[in-house]
Amino acid sequence: MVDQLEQLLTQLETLRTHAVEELSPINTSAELDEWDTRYLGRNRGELKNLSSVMPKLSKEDRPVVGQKINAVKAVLERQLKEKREELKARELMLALERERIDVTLPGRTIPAGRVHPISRAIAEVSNIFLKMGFSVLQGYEVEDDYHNFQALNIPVDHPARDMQDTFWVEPGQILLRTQTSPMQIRTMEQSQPPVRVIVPGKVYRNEDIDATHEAVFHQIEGLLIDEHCTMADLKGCLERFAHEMFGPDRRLRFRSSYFPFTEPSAEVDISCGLCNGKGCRSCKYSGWLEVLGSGMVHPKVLRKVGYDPEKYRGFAFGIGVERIAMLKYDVGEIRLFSGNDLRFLRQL
Ligand code: 2U9
Repeated sequence: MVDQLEQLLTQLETLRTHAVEELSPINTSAELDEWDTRYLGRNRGELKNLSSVMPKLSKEDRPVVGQKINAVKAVLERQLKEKREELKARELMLALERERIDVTLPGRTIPAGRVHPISRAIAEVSNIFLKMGFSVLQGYEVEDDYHNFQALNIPVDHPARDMQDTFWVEPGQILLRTQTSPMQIRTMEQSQPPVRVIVPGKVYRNEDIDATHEAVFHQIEGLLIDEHCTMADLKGCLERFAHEMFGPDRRLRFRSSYFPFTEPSAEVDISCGLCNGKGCRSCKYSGWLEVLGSGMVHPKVLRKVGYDPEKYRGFAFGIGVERIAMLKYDVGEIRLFSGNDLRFLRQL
């Protein structure tokens, strides 16, 4: 009997030693759960197995073995609890390390867009004429031959009407507008004087492309019709525009010219802002830069829209937006405006 007791107590001691030894290398909760089931499990745990001999023990031996079982159980349970806490702390540490947020990193910038220089130039010019009482109108990019050419006194043999110079949708009938003036014709057809409008927008010309010419570009055309309107009004209006747009020190020069839709007609130059008119490389040593075309609306054009040229007269002008933007923002290459190159656009 003593032998059996000794043997049991030794087995319990061995179980305790093994269990404690196996506990130390355990690294994960899953392994720990396995260990728990194996030694302390209620059904087939090793401690439970050894306890099953209890009923067969003598009355004297039973409490001795019982005490030993409880002692081993207490040790294992305490170690299990400690190990669980240790693993929990470790796992929390690892999670914190993994999910670490570096609050010193710079924030993500939201890329901000900006207004394209051509849109900006159109807005600046429009605002100047709005202050002078003009309305801003948009026309159609696809037009008919009548509004784009015939109503503007552009004869059939004019080079602009050549197949090579115009983008035709239906040859001889429908085209991509070569200027925004068809909209001024439509405006006059639908209303009576006084008329004060500017029409900004895209125009199309089948031209060879170089540093100063594009096939698709932008214009702002203006039209004023009233009784008692003279070339002095045209000069005053354009001078006001030039001063607001480029500064009060700039001077204008009107050079006689020819357009089918105006008579008389004038090309308008502005004094060079770099040399103040003295002459430099920028103005090809002339002191002047070409900015726009203008003139008094041709009586034939007035008659075509049903206005009496004996009663009404008016002035008109045409501004190339790219040209104005190149002058104002100091850009030497027209193709940059249509290139969509952010390295260029971000500088303006
Ligand atoms: C109507 C009557 C007359 C508009 C005008 C110009 C002169 C002109 C050019 C400027 C640069 C074209 O883009 S550009 O190459 N335009 O020189 N335009 S007068 O005259 C009109 C318009 C409408 C009813």
